[in-house]
Amino acid sequence: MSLTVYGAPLSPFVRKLCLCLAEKGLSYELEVVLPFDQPSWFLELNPLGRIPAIKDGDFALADSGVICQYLEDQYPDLTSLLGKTAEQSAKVRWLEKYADYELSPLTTFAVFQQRILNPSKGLPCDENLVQAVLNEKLPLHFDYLEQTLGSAQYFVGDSLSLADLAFACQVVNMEHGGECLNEQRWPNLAALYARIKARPTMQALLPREQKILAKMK
Ligand SMILES: N[C@@H](CCC(=O)N[C@@H](CS)C(=O)NCC(=O)O)C(=O)O
Repeated sequence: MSLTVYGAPLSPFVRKLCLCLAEKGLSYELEVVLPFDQPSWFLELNPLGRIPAIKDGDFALADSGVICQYLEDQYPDLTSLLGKTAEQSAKVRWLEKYADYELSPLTTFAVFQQRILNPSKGLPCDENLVQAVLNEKLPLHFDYLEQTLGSAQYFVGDSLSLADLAFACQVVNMEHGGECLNEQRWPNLAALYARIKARPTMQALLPREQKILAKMK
């Protein structure tokens, strides 16, 4: 079955999906669709116009979380990224949702958007907003996640899950926006991020992202 991902490499949701596919050993083609400038045919894949979407053969689906869940169900013999028990699976979903819906407005749609996307479109960067996000909003979330992770290697159980990938994908966008996780304040989270970033699946994606970023700057 041929699998196509529609989206853009710098989107954290597209990145999460590509990592999920790679960790499962599923091959795919990326067809670039830019957010906010989607072709009209893309609305048939996602009427909301958001990336990513996929086609797996004739089957079309949108939303990174929904697609990753579909991949678990459709390819149950491949590496699972959703934990081993009902409780673990619920915790993975919670943390994936936490990263996608609580971190993304700050790491991606504030830091990355203001520092990278806006200037690339000739729009100003609202540095006051970035500073408020970095100093007042993100620390509360990182404190919670640091405490949740504790000294474990992964957020849930003893293996990689979508919780780790979703978190790391948001931090990548923050880093693209020029900000690192403070390893003095959040040592466990910073170590987790370094481990996920070092994985071959992430290393395979980042050079292309760096090239795009360099062009945007
Ligand atoms: N919950 C969605 C979020 C997708 C999303 O917000 N994608 C952004 C790009 S990072 C987008 O396409 N924005 C365009 C728009 O909202 O029109 C998912 O996980 O796929």
